[in-house]
Amino acid sequence: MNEKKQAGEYAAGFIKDGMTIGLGTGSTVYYALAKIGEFIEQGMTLKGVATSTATARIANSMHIPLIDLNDTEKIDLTIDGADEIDPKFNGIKGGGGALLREKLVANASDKIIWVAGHTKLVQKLGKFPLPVEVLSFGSNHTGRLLEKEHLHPILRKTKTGETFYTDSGNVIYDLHLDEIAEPGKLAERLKQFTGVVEHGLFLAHPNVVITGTGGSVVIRE
Ligand code: ABF
Repeated sequence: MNEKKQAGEYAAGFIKDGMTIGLGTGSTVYYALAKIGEFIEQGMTLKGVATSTATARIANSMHIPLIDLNDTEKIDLTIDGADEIDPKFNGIKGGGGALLREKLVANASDKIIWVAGHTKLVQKLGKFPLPVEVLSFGSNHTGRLLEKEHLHPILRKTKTGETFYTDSGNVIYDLHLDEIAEPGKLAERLKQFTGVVEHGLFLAHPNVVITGTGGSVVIRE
């Protein structure tokens, strides 16, 4: 079975009737959404908070009732993907461009499960370029400041070569760092740039990481 499908469907098994669920973004989470759609068909009641317009579209197509983050005091469980996960459960997220809303939803969640194929597990973060969401206003200046700090920023483009804009209308610089020795220090440094809205270092650890590994599901808690 497809690793992503295994991981996504297994994570959906943690959902209980009546929960408010944070719905992550990405191709692995897709399988959790499909399973949640089945639960809804079978009569389960739950509400979803989407972390991107892409996820909202998929959730709507699966008749998963959606509410806005502002419409709930808390989220019982968030199921999301990740681009890299280190042994301490630090992660890099944002390859899909949804890092800001993903982090806001994660911050409001009682429990977080990341779902990933086993290739996302790394010893050191950084081979995956670190996404940094930057306010559009003055983004060229912010990009130059990131460059001056030797953070190797590349402005993210769409497949057709246009500037990529997030759901919140910001741009993304991907930092090509190769290895991030001290994620905590870098996270603090990035937040000092006025134009930086958020970065893709997720250091508030998920409770569980589920990876589909060659035919079996491996859970790390
Ligand atoms: C999302 O999951 C993003 O932060 C990250 O880029 C993506 C990983 O996607 P996939 O499951 O498609 O590899 O949360």
